Amino acid sequence: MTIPMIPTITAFAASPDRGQGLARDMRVRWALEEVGLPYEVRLVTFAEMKEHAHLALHPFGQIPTYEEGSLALFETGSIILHIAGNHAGLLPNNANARARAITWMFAAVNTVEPLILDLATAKLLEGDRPWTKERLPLVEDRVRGRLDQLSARLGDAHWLDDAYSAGDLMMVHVLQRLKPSGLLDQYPNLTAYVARGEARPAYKRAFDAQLAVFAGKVRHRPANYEASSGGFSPASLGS
Ligand code: GTB
Repeated sequence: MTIPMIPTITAFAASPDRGQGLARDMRVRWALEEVGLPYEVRLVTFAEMKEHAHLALHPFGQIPTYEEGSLALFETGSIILHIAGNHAGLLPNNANARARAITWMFAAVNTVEPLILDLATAKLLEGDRPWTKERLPLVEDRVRGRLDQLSARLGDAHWLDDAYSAGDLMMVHVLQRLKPSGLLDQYPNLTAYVARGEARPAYKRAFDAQLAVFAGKVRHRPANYEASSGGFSPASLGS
């Protein structure tokens, strides 16, 4: 009998959203919950993310990372593909359906997320620039264009390709970032799609686990932690 290895992920010790599930450890937690894999979390400060030990795991000094025995991964797409490839529950068995689910994972991070991040950047990082007033509507239009296409494809289906998969997990988490903008509200089927993802028990467990960090229920730091937290900058929302 082989003893399963408990993976360790990293997450923000102090997330700018205070545990509302927007930081990307949320999607890895969610994937782990879907497949029923226990995991440990190492919280890192903004300063620690730029230090040698963390950079050895993540060359861009970001969260999340994923360690499992001698394997260390970064990039949520790769981490979730690894989890889904090794445990039942996130990818269909049928080879073609599996390939389509993976295609939706890539579509989420490669075709939908960049436009949404551009909007976040325009508002959070460039909001005070003189040209933002002109640029912002263009950025919003590009997001709307992509949502039009996604909404048309989803139609009244529950999930993007028949059964729920890692592709939906990734897409739902990507779309959640749009909530504060109000843009998602213009698409009832996408709003319902996101709500469907959020209603999954695995999502709720993951959400509660990351919220617990900010509700003070998870103590990973010495009492003087705040003093050495390294400070949050709006750029931390990035990429
Ligand atoms: N492409 C990478 C992946 O998918 O793994 C992107 C990883 C990434 O952007 N990580 C962010 C990070 O570590 C945290 S998730 N930033 C620190 C840095 O770059 O220095 C982005 C994020 C953070 C917080 C919120 N929020 O609070 O609303 C939303 C999204």
